[in-house]
Amino acid sequence: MTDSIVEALRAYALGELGFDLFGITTADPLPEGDSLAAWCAAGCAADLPYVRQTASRRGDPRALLTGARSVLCVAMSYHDTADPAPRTGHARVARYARRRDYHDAIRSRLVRLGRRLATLCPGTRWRPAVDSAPLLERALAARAGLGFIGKSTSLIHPRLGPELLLGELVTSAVLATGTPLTTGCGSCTACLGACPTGALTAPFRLDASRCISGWTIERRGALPPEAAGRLQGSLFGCDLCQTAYPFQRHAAPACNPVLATRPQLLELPVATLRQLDEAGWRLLAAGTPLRRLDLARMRRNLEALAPTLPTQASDLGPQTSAPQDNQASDLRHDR
Ligand code: B12
Ligand code: SF4
Repeated sequence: MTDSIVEALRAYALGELGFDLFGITTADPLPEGDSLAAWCAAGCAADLPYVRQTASRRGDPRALLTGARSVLCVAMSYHDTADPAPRTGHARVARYARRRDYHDAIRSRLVRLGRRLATLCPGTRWRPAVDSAPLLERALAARAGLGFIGKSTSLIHPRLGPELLLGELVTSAVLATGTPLTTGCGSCTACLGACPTGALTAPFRLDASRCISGWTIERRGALPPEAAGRLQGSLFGCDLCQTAYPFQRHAAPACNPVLATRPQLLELPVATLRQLDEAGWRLLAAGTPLRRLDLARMRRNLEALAPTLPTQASDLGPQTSAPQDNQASDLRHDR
């Protein structure tokens, strides 16, 4: 396909659609897919049944769309400077979750990108993917040249850092592809040192069964005994290996306006969380990645971090009736 089509898609993605990064790679299978079965067999995906069940095809975009030839990769930054120091009696949620749910924000724009692609290349088939599809999104983005894979396993852009959320458009169109970056972590191991649970067992290797993010977001039943008191004040997710990225502290805020921080989610009073009923929690979580967590699991997480968080009375603001959250049910179609 001509370079002018790629440039038209790039201009549309970075301009009107407002993505922060854009690149293209082939739909050829990823060599990284080969090590997934071993990663699962080692127990690293113990709380990730949807990864185990799809391990054999996660490295192959053609399994998502028959006849796929290319993958358009996009990213949005959520790197802002709003991050109050932890306060007594308050719980944190991961930085990516303090804002509009990226699944909605990215997917709706990918659909528009797909329509534009079909206009430029009539007869082209395409399928959007954001997080939930069985694809190795980071490895695809790295191959498209959006950034490099860090020792934390995150995709890192040298200037924007690791606080990026990814999406893809898998398509039957044959398009000119980007080149992987030649930069990397070098000798830095800050993320490994920052992990409080030893979940980063080696560079580029994360044991999700030991990860605070895995415990608080993915785990269905009771938390493992070793989680008690080790959640670092986090009710949902963990940022420590992301914020350890050395250039992060000095990087200018680049948060995409679509993902602007919701101030009420910067810190959550434990006393108020304890009092929330189903409707109150749904109202607080509405439209954000937090809606992934039901009230029972929110309470489970709260109890695990509460011993380190003496409570104090406070208020999250008026709690009225919960809005209809029709999209929550189809958030994770393969999970
Ligand atoms: C399952 C999952 C998790 C699990 C497991 C994480 C993991 N590292 O696998 C848990 C719940 C722990 C998790 C946590 C988080 N996640 Co998550 N997660 C996913 C999900 C759904 C699947 C990932 C997967 O397939 N993992 C299996 C492993 C083996 O594959 P991989 O990490 O993707 O890539 C491997 C290969 O690329 C290969 N590789 C590539 N290059 C190299 C080089 C060398 C030398 C080597 C040896 C290997 C290697 O090794 C990588 C690591 O094993 C993806 C979405 C998706 N569909 O990809 C989001 C995704 C990876 N998560 C994301 C985010 C934002 C997070 C958190 C920051 C959220 C938070 N604040 O709590 C943390 C970050 C923790 C971390 N350090 O990874 C983003 C990452 C964006 C980015 N910049 O990289 C994604 C892409 C979602 C999205 N659409 O934006 N996540
Ligand atoms: S998200 Fe937290 S617990 Fe998980 S690997 Fe990173 S620093 Fe460790």
